[in-house]
Amino acid sequence: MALLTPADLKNIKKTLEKNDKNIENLTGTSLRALCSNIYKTESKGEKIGIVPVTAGGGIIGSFSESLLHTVTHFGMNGFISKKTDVAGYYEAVTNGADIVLMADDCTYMAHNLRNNKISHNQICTGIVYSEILIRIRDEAFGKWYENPAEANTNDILAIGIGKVGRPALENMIRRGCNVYVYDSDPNVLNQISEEYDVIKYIPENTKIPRNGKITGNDKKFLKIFEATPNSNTIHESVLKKGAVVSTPGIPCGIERDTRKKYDVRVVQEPLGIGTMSMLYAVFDKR
Ligand code: NAD
Ligand code: 2YH
Repeated sequence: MALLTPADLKNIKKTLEKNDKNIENLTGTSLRALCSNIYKTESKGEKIGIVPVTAGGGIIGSFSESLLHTVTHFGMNGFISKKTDVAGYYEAVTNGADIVLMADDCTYMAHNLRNNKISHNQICTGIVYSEILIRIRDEAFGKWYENPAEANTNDILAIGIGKVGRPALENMIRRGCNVYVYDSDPNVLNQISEEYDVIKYIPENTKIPRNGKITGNDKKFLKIFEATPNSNTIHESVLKKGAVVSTPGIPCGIERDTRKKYDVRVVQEPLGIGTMSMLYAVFDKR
């Protein structure tokens, strides 16, 4: 399991603001409104207690601080417990936390102590990054495509179907998208394409042998979801001009030059977008 590092979180303030603007330009709603629409919930001034956890790899410099920055940036009320682990949890609850945010090496969760709802970072991250793609307004592609119908905006290429990619995939299928899937692990790719109504897709630059069953491999996309821990996963052969890449993957899967050459807009941020999705998943219904 890839752990976040302080370097990943170095520019979180700027990155979060930039991505919030990007999301608004693409979908017509802010990140907060988007999350509220996904879960049909709203924030009612809940107090959010953030508990640092020393288990496993230990405290990640600026992890708790980045969470506090995220919740305060979006107008919520949060605090970091002074103590860690069980003592920190006790401190957060006795200091009036309505929601506790905490993470070890394996799980990052939000637990609403008032309504008992609990959410998981990997699931909520997959959902919000896939929803961003689904909710892109046709006008966002207007500069490149006079007739949006010709742009096939219902087709999405999903790269990396692991713990984040799978809930994203399930969401995209539930929302009626045509999903093309690629994972560099052939076992994952085979299993996913047996389990779900998706189209197996092998990009041109990969080593996996193509066989007769694979279709549409020369297809290019305007919408790409990516959730892998590797760089350079989005080859130019899969891109249409003006494409949007929505990717929680760290590091970013698209090279700077490719991005420029194809006018690609990228939504990517290491922690805050997923955290907002987790919080709205546990808020009360509106
Ligand atoms: P995972 O290991 O469960 O899944 C990754 C999948 O990607 C695997 O199935 C793997 O076979 C596949 N893969 C690896 N390299 C590939 C390549 N070159 N091409 C295609 N497929 C490839 O990991 P995960 O928990 O799903 O996390 C994925 C990424 O998302 C990680 O980088 C993780 O740190 C990041 N993440 C980010 C956020 C956020 O808020 N930005 C939140 C959670 C996870
Ligand atoms: O980064 C992680 C894990 N990869 C799980 C998150 C799932 N995307 N955990 C963060 C650990 C934080 C640490 N225990 C702290 O500082 O409290």
